[in-house]
Amino acid sequence: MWQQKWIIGNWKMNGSQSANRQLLQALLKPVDVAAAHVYCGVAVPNVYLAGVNEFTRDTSLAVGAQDVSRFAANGAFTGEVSAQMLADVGAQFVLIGHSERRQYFHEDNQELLIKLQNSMAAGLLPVLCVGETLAEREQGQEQVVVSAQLDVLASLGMREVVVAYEPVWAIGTGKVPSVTQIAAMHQLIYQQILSLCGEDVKIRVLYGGSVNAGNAAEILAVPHVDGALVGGASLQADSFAAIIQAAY
Ligand code: G2H
Repeated sequence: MWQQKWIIGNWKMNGSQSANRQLLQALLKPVDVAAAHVYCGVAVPNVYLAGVNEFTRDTSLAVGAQDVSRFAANGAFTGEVSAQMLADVGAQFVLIGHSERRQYFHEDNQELLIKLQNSMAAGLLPVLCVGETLAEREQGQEQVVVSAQLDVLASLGMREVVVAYEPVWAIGTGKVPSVTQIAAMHQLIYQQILSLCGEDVKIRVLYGGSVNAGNAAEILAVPHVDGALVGGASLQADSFAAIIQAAY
């Protein structure tokens, strides 16, 4: 799994029971054919986790969540879903700190540290999402911003780290950074993780932001791009399958 490219679909707040079944049914073959080369997964809304897990049981498609509660133990936290609950219904990984969580729910490193700790304690693999806004890039601050977001990893003692670099200005906009810009940021992220977590840490850095069937091969060929986190294009079986195929 650590040597493979990773292609993770992020369904965001999309789907229905029938649409999910249709999408998954169409993905099972391409995912299976790619399994030796590509680790494929989908991050689905919590309400669909158990159903998707049931549907994909005995297949190579991993299932994950898009967020987790900062509360670890069961209790009076109305509306919250704990890491243990996500694991209980079959989640194997969880997105942490997606830019939409940072933007709409004001998640910061203090909160994300707790979410990372809760996820690890429950046996979930966290995928930490980082990325700068357009204003931050225009001010030349992208490296400072992303480095500060990565600092949350410092005290966790993780031996396996998965980060998704998703420039906010590329998310759902159709704008994609140049290959040179992606390469520079992934190189920085690798260096920062090594310096925060030690030289023996295993690292996967995914790129996310307007990845589609047409640009996936070029992006996935960039040094230190170990896979992709795919939003809109993961909702159509043909485009997600084409992205998976572009990974090997
Ligand atoms: C970034 C990405 C998936 P999209 O949010 O995480 O979405 O591919 O639609 O830009």
